[in-house]
Amino acid sequence: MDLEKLAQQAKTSISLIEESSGLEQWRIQYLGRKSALSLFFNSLAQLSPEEKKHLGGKANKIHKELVLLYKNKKEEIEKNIFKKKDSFLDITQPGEKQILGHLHPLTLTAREIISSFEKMGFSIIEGPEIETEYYNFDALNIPEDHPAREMWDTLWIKPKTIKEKSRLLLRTHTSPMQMRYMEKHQPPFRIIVPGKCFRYEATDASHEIQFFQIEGLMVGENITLANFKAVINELMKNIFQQEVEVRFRPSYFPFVAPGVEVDIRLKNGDWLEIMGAGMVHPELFKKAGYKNNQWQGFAFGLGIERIAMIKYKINDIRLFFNSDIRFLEQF
Ligand code: FA5
Repeated sequence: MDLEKLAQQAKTSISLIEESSGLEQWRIQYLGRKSALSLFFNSLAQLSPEEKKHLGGKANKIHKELVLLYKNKKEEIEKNIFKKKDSFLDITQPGEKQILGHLHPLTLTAREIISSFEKMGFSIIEGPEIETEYYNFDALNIPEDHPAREMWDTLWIKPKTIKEKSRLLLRTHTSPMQMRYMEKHQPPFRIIVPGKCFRYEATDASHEIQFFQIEGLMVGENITLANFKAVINELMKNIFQQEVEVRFRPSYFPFVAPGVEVDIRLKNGDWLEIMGAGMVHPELFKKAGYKNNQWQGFAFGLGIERIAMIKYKINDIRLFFNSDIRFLEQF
C-alpha cells in the first residue's frame, strides 16, 4: 500500500470539492470504516513489529492530516453558504404575507353592542345556558298551562330522577336572568346579559335553533318607556354610526306591561323587528321581594344576529353557523 500516493490523492480531490454532499463522499472514501486507510490499520497486526512501528506511525500522521483537511473544508463550505444567502437577500422585496385569524362577525357585533351599553353605565352579567323551568317560564309569569309558553318552542333536558322538582331545559331566551338578578340585588341598577339561546323550531333565513340575545334590565325610580327609547336610540347611533329610525309596536309578553316590539327602518324602507321589550310587570317585582311599588323598570331582549345581518348585509342567518371559510374570511 502506497500511503504517500493515497495521501496525495486525498489532498487533490478535497481541494476540488465545493459542496457538502461532495465532502461527505470524500469522508466516506478516505476516512470511512471501509476506506483504504481503515483497512490498512486493521491489517497492521499481521506485520512484523518493525514494519508496524514504521508504517503505523506514518499512517497515523496521514490520518491526522486528512481529519484536519476535512474539518477545515467543512467550515469553509458552511461559511460560503451564508455568503451566498446574503448575496441573494433583497431588502426591497415585499415581506411574506402572514395569514391571520379574525373574529367572527357575531363576536364583532356583540362586542360593539356590549361596549355601547357599557358607555351608558350598564354592567355585564352572565347566566346559565341550562335553565330550570321555573326561571325560564314560571318566574316570568308563564305557568305551565299558560298559552304564551307556545311562543317558545323548548328543548327539554331529560330529568335524571323523577323527584327533580324543577325540570331542566336549554334557555329559550335570556329573560330568566331578570328574576335571578332581582332576587339578589336591590334597585337602582342597570344590567345587560349577553348569551346563547336555543329553540326547537324550523330554521329559515331569519331563524336558527341557536342564536344570541342580549337581555337588558334597568330598574329604578321614575323609569319610563321614554328612557328606554333614549337608550335604544343611542345604541343604534353607536352601532350604525348614523341616526336610525326606530319604532315601537304594541306587543305582548307575560313579564312586561305594556309590551312592545322594536323595529328599525332599513335602507330599502322596510321595517325589521330586532327585539321584544316593555315595562317590567309589577308581578315580577313582587316575586323578587321588592315592596311598596317603589320601583319601575324596563326590560328588553335583543337578537344579535339580526343586528349583524343588517350591519354586514347578510341575508341568511344560517351563514353564521355553517363555518364556511369563504363567508368567514370576509370580516
Ligand atoms: C323574547 O325572547 C323575549 N324574552 C324578549 C323580551 C325580553 C321581551 C324582555 C320583553 C322583555 P322574542 O321571542 O321575540 O322575545 O325574541 C327576541 C328577539 O330574539 C327577536 O326579536 C329576534 O331578534 C331574536 N330571535 C328570536 N328567535 C330567534 C331565532 N329562532 N333565531 C334568531 N333570532 C331569534
